Amino acid sequence: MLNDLKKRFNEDGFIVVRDVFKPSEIEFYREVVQEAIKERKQLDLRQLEDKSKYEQSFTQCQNLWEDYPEIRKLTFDQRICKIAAELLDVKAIRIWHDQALVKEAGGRETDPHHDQPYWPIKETNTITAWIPLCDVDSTNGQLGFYPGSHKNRNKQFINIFSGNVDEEEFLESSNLSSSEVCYQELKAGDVSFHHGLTFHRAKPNTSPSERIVHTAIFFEDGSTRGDSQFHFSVDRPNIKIGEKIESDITPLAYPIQKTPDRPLNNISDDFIGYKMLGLLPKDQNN
Ligand SMILES: O=C(O)CCC(=O)C(=O)O
Ligand SMILES: [Fe+2]
Repeated sequence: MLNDLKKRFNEDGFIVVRDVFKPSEIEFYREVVQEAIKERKQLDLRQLEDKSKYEQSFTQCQNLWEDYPEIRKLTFDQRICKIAAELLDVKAIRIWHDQALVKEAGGRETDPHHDQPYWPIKETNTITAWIPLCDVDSTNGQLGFYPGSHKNRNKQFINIFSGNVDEEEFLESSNLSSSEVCYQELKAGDVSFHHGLTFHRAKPNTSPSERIVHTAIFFEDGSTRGDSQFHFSVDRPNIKIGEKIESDITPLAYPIQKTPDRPLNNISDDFIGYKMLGLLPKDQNN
């Protein structure tokens, strides 16, 4: 079974694993994640139309595992982490970061991109587990992949942060051999995995309900910092170019005997804006 999944993951750069979680588990996690987002976002009172184009694709709350112990259990769930390590065909993986991605009712599409260029990790053994906390179909932010697109090892930075990505420009710059997109029908309990180099996108949410998804990004243990691009996962622990990415911000995710503790230090107040808008964990003892 796993061999077949691995083969397809190697071939396509993504895979959906069915029924990883029981419906009752997903119901529990949906409530926990919803509550966490509500708390993180309490100072962000903007309506959808007042947000940037990027934020109209999804509301983002990162590193929820740090300040929400119950979400920590989801991010480090050994069923997820074991599948991720086996798909990458590596012995051990670390968390890069987790994040909830909520596409609000009426939220726009997620522009096409691949993830690896957003991360200053030299090696490319990276994978995202995309864990829907509701059913996801063509009406509410369905995720779709360009099959085999991870095989082209070139990293292509697509700027999804500043507005709509032009379709033609994207197809030209991404070097894709085909513009075919495989959209995935997902039931709560299923988990989608994609390689850091696989191009993907998501449809708009035309339904009346929010699409709530928790994601966790993992990288091979032993990977190193590749460049100076700022990223909290390496800049909080002050990891320099060429050094191994290992700190309590990116603890081992598999194999582990126990769920890791929350990082020791609060995030510097240089990033107070990110903390106040709920993108990053709040301070301890607050
Ligand atoms: O959830 C979405 O709409 C996009 C997800 C995504 O780009 C990712 O998980 O890498
Ligand atoms: Fe992505």
